[in-house]
Amino acid sequence: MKITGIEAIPYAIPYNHPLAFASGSVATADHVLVRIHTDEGVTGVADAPPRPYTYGETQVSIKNVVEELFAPQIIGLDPFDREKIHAVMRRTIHNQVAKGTVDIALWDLAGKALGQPVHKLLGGWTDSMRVSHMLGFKPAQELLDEALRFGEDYGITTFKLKVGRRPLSLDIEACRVLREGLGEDVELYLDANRGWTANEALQALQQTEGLGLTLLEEPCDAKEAMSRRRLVEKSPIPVVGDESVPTAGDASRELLSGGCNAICIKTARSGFTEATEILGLCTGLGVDVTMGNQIDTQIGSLATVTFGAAHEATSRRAGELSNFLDMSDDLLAEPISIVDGRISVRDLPGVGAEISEDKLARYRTDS
Ligand code: MUC
Ligand code: MG
Repeated sequence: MKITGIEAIPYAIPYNHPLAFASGSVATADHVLVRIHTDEGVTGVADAPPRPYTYGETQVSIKNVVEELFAPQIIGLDPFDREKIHAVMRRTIHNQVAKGTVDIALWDLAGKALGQPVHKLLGGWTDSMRVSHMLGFKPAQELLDEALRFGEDYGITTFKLKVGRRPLSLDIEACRVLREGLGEDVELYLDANRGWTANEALQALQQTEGLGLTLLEEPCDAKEAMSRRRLVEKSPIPVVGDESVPTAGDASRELLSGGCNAICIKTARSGFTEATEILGLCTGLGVDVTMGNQIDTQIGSLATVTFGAAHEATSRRAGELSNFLDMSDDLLAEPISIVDGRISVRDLPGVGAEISEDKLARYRTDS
């Protein structure tokens, strides 16, 4: 089989409920749909969410990197020869989301060509994941109302609260109100998206003691190596690396230098291939992992649950899979649903993300 063409289609879908966090905010899903075509008529598909404030990539850069740098060197290769395709992509540094999306599209293609769901090819551990819902910056009472609604409507019992604000009291208050309003059985953890210094994060941990928080994600910039290590040593809960660990090399460096002691895996920026490498590293070192969300569409969320459900270690914790609920629409032909707090994989060849051509025509911004 040979790759005959690669499309990188920019599109924009507004959010009904924009999400704000310490490093940025999202009001429109201005993503890129990547499709890899072959001479046998099989097509692989994946979604790229640009996050300039996290990785420096934009919608325009992802489209250009995929079409101008990768496609000319990938067209003509066998889509099963992923190592060769990765060797091509490695010649361009960074651009994690562009690379991850091509990788997921290749896995989708392989699954379709073999007539197998990708969650089976990757590991086949289980067929669904518990869902964790991400709560963005809002006044404390609004956060509680949102969490209660997601509990009632979708059966979600795990929440990640975006923190990293100043003064710290805003976030401390939000943690208190959520814990009091949700009760002890609901899991609550934090993600500061580098908004604090390491010392502020330590203060926040002290001031939230007793609230049963389970994880602290990317509290400060991982480049502040010394204070970050001090924070990790003193923290009573695991400190999760997220944007500091998009590659297996980054994860190794941060884990071994004490910059974090748990890892957030995101398929949007690591693809399935590098996510597998990161997961192997983490299980080898006995480090906990979470399946994160890069503010993904339903297509991206299906990719996350495909990888997360495929492995035992990624299925232990709830995966962040619900951001798509805040969008006004999606490109997926058959919407995914959250039932009893869980999202299921699709038992279809590939990742199972069939695109609605009508919606793609409506939302694409290049025609
Ligand atoms: C997260 O876990 O940090 C915010 C920025 C990004 O790249 O992903 C989100 C969620
Ligand atoms: Mg994060």
